[in-house]
Amino acid sequence: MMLHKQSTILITGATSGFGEAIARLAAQEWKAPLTLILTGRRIERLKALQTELAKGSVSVEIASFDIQDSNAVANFAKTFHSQLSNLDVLVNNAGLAAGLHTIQEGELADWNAMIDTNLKGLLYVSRAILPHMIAKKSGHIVNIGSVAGREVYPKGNVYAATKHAVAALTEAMRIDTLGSGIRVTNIEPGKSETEFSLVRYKGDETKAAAEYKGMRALQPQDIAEAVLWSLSRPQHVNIQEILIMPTDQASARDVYRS
Ligand code: NDP
Ligand code: 8X3
Repeated sequence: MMLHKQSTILITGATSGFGEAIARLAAQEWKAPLTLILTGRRIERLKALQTELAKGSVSVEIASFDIQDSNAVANFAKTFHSQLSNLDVLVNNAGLAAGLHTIQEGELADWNAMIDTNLKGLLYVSRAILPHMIAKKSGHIVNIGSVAGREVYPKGNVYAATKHAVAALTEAMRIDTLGSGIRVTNIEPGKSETEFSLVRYKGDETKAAAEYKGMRALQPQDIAEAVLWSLSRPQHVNIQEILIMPTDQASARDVYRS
């Protein structure tokens, strides 16, 4: 089982939400020496997480860069070449929703941020990592998709398009690497209480809080547990996708609020 094997895990977007929770849970649950490589733009948060998690058999390396910038991703890949050539797990988690508008009223800067992060950033990192995994004939890529990768909801247009693309790329990765022993999983959460809505509403705390009002949203720990469970399946088992919803959310559009 993976959790009992000495491993190196790269998590993008580890400065908050799911990425941070996945790092914490892996550090807590791993039964063998573990190296975490944590990335995001907010260096102070990466440093704090490194200080918190690096103890015992867990070592933590951090790298602060903007995943939208292909040169920055290439520099990261170069600097961390030796660690990445032994990488066991890549969690493609960094992402965002920016704004909530109809297409006819859409903000181009928002569209670019979502496409450049959720889609192109994920591709840049995967392109840097996959050749190493193929060379060693093992590895697990966990993509963080969304219920919005299966359904579209009002004003969710471009965000949903990027997450549909994550679903397509997950399938494409499995097809392109077939026979290499590499596993590829898409974890697709519904409404989850992270900084996601604060980012979507550009820091408007009232609007962000309203997203979760009167309903019990998923918590980052719920998603971290699904990721760890997927990783811990035997090598011959690939979890293709997991759609995880709050009990209070029946579909992307149907939310029960008390
Ligand atoms: P958070 O906003 O809490 O976390 C997002 C993470 O992505 C942060 O660590 C952020 O780091 C990182 N990130 C964003 N943009 C960039 C960038 N340009 N370069 C590098 N890192 C970046 O949200 P979540 O934890 O909720 O989001 C994680 C993933 O889960 C996203 O892909 C999101 O689409 C997806 N998701 C979220 C759901 C939800 O309801 N919360 C539901 C379904 C999917 P920093 O700002 O420091 O760069
Ligand atoms: C985020 C989930 O439903 O808020 O991917 O778009 S949702």
